[in-house]
Amino acid sequence: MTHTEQNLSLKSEALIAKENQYGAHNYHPLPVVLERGEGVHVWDVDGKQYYDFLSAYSAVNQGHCHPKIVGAMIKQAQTLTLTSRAFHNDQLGPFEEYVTKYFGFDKVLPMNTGAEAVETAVKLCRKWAYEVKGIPENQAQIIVCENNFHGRTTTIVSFSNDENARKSFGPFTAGFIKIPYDDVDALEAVLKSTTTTIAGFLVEPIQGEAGVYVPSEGYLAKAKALCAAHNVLFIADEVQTGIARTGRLLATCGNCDCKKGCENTPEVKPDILILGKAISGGVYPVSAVLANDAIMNVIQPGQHGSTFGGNPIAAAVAIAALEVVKDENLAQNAAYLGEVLRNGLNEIAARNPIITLVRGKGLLNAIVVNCDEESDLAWNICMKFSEYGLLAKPTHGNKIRFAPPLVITETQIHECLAIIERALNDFR
Ligand code: IF1
Repeated sequence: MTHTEQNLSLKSEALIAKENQYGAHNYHPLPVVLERGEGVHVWDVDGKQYYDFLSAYSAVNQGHCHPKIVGAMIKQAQTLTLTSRAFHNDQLGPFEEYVTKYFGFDKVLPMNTGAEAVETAVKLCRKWAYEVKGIPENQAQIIVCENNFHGRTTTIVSFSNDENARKSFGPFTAGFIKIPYDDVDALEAVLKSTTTTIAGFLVEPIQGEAGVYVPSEGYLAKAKALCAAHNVLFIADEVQTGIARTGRLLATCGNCDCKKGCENTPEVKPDILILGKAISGGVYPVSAVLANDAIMNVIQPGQHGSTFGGNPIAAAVAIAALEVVKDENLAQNAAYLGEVLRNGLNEIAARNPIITLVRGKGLLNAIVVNCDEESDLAWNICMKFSEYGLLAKPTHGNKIRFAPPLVITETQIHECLAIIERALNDFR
């Protein structure tokens, strides 16, 4: 890739050079070095302010450095940080009660990262399949979707079809069947033809990494119904879509209490719900797997765990982060401002053919830029956004994700639309 040059300060240049010299080259970040964040804004080392339109891939839904969440972390960090699960701690039980009631499940298994939570769900699903459903040992299969993104572990990349994420990392974990996304017929065909060995169906309610691909209306409900009919677990990876991002508490809307946004959409309660990212507001790594007793009770002592999973800081932080989502009506805000953002983007698209498509739900959105996936155009546009004070990142070459923190205001959305249009006009 060739990239437009940007006049970097010496300070930024030196910090980027350090990362290049001493860090593994597993990322290709925009050349912006951030040192501070507050709400919807971040500042670079030269004091330049930006709107954050990535929100750490939807981890900072509550906004950067939310005082209530940071306050909970500081208080707990000064009291007790880690005990391991060899002992009880006074924060874990209250968190487990809070999060299970919040999302309407019997039990939770706390982990740290999204990938770990997906791994946990895979293990839980397999164990349920052998011990409850009665699939013969080592024969369980989990259906996944093409173009999925569920994380970076060896098992998870085993069922990715992103060659870049997989190449030279084999041998891979067996037991996954890939079907096209947003295709109920394909799901039904597999369920009918492989009846005795299917344990679960793992799906993202909206495919994030694939470029914010929103499935057809009713897809999730139909998929859930098919799974139920075949005694197969419906596993929702809401690591990215969860916790108000798409205008509802969950994109699957399991026991959501923001009923307003759900009136026209049936509730699709997953059998296993996977959460990460925003469950901590981005201040600390917290992830969680939720399920009812009939499933979760298959895991017994010694069979799964994590040194840090369920630690006191994580528990205190997650309660605070989930309270903020309710206190500040973030689901409703995302639903309303998502419409405002998409309407504005569609108006820009009508004036500038460089945008060929606008899609998304709530404040998880993307534009498709008029070029092929190998082109530099989307990258160069993001460099221009950055110059004008807005940070966004291209995904799959010609798509740019727009996912600001959910605490953004309508006035700010309009300001951002003006930045976006001004930048795009430079590429006419
Ligand atoms: C990276 C994307 C977002 C996820 C879903 C599990 C995980 C993720 C649905 C794993 C993580 C991240 C990781 C990040 C890029 C990013 C991403 F572009 F790849 F798709 F968010 F948009 N399930 N998504 O989206 O969670 O282990 O990272 O905590 O740099 O790899 P994790």
